[in-house]
Amino acid sequence: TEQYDPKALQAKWQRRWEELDPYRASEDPADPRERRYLLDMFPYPSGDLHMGHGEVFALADVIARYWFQRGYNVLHPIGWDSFGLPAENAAIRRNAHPAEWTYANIETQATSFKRYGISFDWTRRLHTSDPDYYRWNQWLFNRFFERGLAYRKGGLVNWCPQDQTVLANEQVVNGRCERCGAEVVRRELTQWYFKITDYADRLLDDMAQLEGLWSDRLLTMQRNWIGRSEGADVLFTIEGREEPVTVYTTRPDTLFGATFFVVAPDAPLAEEIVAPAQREAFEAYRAEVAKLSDIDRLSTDKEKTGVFLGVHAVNPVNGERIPVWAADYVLSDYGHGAIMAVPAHDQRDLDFARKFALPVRVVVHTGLADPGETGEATPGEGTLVNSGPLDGLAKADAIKKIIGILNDNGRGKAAVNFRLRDWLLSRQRFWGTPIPIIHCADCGEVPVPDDQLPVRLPDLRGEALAPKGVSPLAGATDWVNVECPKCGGPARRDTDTMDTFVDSSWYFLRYCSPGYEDGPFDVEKVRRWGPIDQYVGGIEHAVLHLLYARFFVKVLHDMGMLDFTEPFIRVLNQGQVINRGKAMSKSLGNGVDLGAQIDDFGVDAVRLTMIFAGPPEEDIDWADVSPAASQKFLARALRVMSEVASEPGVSFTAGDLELRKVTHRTVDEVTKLVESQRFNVAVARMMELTTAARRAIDTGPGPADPAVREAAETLAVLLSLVAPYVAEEGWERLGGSPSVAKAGWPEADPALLVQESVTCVVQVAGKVRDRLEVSPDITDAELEALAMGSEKVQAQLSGTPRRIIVRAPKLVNIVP
Ligand code: ANZ
Ligand code: ZN
Repeated sequence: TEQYDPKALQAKWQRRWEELDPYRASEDPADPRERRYLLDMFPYPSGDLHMGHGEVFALADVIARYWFQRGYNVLHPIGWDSFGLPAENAAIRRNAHPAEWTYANIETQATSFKRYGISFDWTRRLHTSDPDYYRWNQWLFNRFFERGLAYRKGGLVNWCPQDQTVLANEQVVNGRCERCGAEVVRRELTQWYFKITDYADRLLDDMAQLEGLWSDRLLTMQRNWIGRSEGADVLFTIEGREEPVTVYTTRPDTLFGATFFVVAPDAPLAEEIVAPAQREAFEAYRAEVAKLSDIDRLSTDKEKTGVFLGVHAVNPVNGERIPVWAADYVLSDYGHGAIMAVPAHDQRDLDFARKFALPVRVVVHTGLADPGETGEATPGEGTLVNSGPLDGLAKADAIKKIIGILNDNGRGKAAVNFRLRDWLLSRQRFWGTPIPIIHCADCGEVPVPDDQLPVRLPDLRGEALAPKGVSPLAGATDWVNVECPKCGGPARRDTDTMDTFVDSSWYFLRYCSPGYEDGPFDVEKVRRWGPIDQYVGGIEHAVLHLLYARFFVKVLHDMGMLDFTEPFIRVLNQGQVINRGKAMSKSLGNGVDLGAQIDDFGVDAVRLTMIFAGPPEEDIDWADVSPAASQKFLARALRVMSEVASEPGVSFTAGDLELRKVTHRTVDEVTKLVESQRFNVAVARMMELTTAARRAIDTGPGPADPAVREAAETLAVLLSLVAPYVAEEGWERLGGSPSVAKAGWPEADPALLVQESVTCVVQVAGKVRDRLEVSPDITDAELEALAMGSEKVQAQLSGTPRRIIVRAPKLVNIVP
């Protein structure tokens, strides 16, 4: 038989797959097959595919290929998330256009995907940087704008002085830019936002549909990100100011324990109420705070800072005067940007009170030591004290009662608050979707009419893209200066581009009708394919991408374009590929190159190693796995498939029963294991089947036994999920045609699934006298009767034994 040569198989089958096109999804409405939509998070073209891609695409492909084998009409598309900063930075370095780098990398990745043998429908390929894709980002922006879901507002934003662009909060890590490490500053800028907060409730409530289908970890991350809390809005008076000030609190029951009041230093209120004597100190403090990110400000181990504003607030329930401070731990854009501070029961307030010698008053008796002395706030349950009408009540009752009192006095009401902020959309960078707005002195913000879309990017390259503090698009004067679409007067285009998360919020809809020209997608086609049955990708997208996509789908649903409200029925988050216990990195020198692994061991061995390494959600330490062992296994499997000596179509029923049972049990188990996404165990079963078939060829009924053919054909189909090249080659050598991808999933014969027998040892006076093949479920009484009926046993006995010890199903010990 021929040797296993991975490179030769790859060349041969890649060519054949191009001809056979076995993974094309059918758009025939009359196609009776059930539809399934499998989606991999599309790649960013940063270079060639890396080990992480190797894992996620191999995993998703197990599911896709299983569905093909089960006879579903499978949609498994691929495209590229091809706008973004790295392309632009590369273009500046090389004095080139970002498109050159981007599309060259896309070609590299496409070639690698083809070699990697992923079952994509290549006809649906899309790139988000193509004008006929980003045109629809602009069209969608216009729809959001019409509905009041896209708006501009001024405010403090995170600004990276190095990349010269705005960053989202989550792109600021320890006060530094996630990308370049520069210290982030806060800047006052007018920016575009999507009003995702309008959908906060639905984003939370609809998670009921995802329960049990998304991991608990993922659901918890989404829930915390949305961060719904319940409490009350309470009105305080500030002495010398007419308008009352509202604070949001989750603990209105502690209102009698408020000993001071804190305003965010960057909130307009602070500036407005600060006493003249304190103004200078306040302004200096505000300037310091402007350098910090929200994450720094909220950090619990950061030393508390603040300044007294020289004014007092009045507690609405007891008329008490409390000092007003500005402190950075209160954020300007959360709640109302001001709080009542209850140091006894809130740790941040207590830390602040101790630093600035402010009073601490316990109003909930918890049985724990006095926070003023220990420095440990007591936020837990207890009984109200020092709280007038609330005294003696438990927390929940006190909250109800105080809200009633506040309502009656017109001093407050129950309130709900969300942590979720509106989605900051504007980026001052080039390589993204131009925001389709024209600014006119007379008409204001005028959307570019739909029939003039796309607003294409101007042709800028190299130096023209270098960061200047304003978007590079502003430098393209011919492009910027236009006529107002409304009044025809002179006007200017918006020069910012959209956050690239816009591109990935709806690409999965575009795949259903790529190239569609009358809208972002063909509503009918999405009705047929959607929602996505299974999404596969990294946990790093647990909040932003998955939340934004859910938001887009809800808006599109409200526009009448979708009949579902959640895009992804199931999500699988694969682990990372690490090396020697650490994430791969240049500085650690522990990087592993996917292409080099493939060159050394072949595609199938690399893919099989990825799948066999462990449960899909767990990290794979490449130092602990052996692609060489995978390669040996594949060679063994191919040899088994090559050595079958019976003819195709032979009836299996006459075959060796023992091997047939192994085959059918393997089918049964692998089916269940794949359905429950325990792919690594499924591979272990395939290995066992290979071993059993090998044994049958060598020391059993031999290669011509029909059961050997049955085992080998089964092996080819099962293996096609993880090792498509070996599976195709084996299938062909077995005489199958045309592609194993369409062979069809085997079915286990229930008659062959009965558990095998167990060998029971029968001892007489401590010596083994017989071995019995018995059912594993045999009872002690049945086994005793069987043992006593044995001729070999009877030959040793001369009368009724003194004792019989039975341990079903393995042992009978007879004491004569
Ligand atoms: C008084 C109080 C007493 C509070 C107590 C807590 C415990 P969540 O659950 O995250 O919504 N808060 C309100 N606005 C804030 C802002 N802009 N910046 C920082 N903190 C703010 O948190 C709500 C609680 O966070 C509110 O309840 C308020 O402190 C604080 F024993 O009010 B609490
Ligand atoms: Zn105008």
